[in-house]
Amino acid sequence: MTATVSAPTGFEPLDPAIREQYDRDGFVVIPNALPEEDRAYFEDAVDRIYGEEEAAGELRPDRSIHVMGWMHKDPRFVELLTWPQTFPYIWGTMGWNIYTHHNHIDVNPPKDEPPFWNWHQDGYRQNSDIDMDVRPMFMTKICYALTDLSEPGYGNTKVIPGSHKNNTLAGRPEKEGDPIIEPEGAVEVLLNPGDAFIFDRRLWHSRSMNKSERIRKLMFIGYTYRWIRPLDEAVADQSSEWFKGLSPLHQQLLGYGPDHASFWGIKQSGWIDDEIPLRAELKSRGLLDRTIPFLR
Ligand SMILES: O=C(O)CCC(=O)C(=O)O
Ligand SMILES: [Fe+2]
Repeated sequence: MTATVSAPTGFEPLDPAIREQYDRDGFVVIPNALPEEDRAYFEDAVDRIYGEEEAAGELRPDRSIHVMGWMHKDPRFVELLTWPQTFPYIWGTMGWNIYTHHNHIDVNPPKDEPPFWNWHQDGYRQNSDIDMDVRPMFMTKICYALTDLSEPGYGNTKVIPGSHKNNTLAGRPEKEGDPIIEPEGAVEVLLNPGDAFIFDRRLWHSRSMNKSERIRKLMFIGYTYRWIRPLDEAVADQSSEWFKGLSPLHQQLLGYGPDHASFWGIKQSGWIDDEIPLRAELKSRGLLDRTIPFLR
């Protein structure tokens, strides 16, 4: 008798060791997140978007693109919101009251550029408006590699493992012309085509130079809590036929709520936990967990 390995559904409980690794390092690599057929499909879709940007004269001077709010630009993109191989890493690190407020597609051709300082935590004002010794997490971002990013110098994202609990990073050049010195502990996240990685938005990270001969293509999806406002202009046009045809879960993950109180998990009569599609889905599968506040 041959053992059958059932295909992932996106609703497998996250291994607690992965949650611990995420809490410790601030990022986790997910090998083979996109089977080759799907990776090729999404690369074609990204190429098409690149062509549209080029035709519209929207390429940057270095011929790169950074397109925000792209979920509606291909009929299959929404599948990525609950992708079977990766979705457990999203709800398993953030819980059920979430949606994507910010997502971007990046295409970066090779570029010979002088060293630059791009180290940052995501969230911009979130880092200034709240005065806390360890900042709140607020976002898990997933990055899908559509091209080969498996060797240093391919324009890989750089991270400092474990730096997400630090509010500051030493070494920022004070003025133009100061030398660029790589911060201690910086590593490039190496990904094969089809791999993904998640990172905590507080993780100190940086774009790096693409010194390879190939074009770098990535899809980023940031998930945050429903009570945080959208960042992208066009997360989704909720009045479109496209949006109306999506499942309640995908609509939630694109920012739908029947009223503002819903984003806070309440209405006048009380809590509405069970009305939030992702919670209802997790509940029906026995995946709520009283020991984890965001999964209660
Ligand atoms: O392009 C990169 O490697 C970095 C992107 C980035 O900073 C981000 O997605 O938050
Ligand atoms: Fe960033």
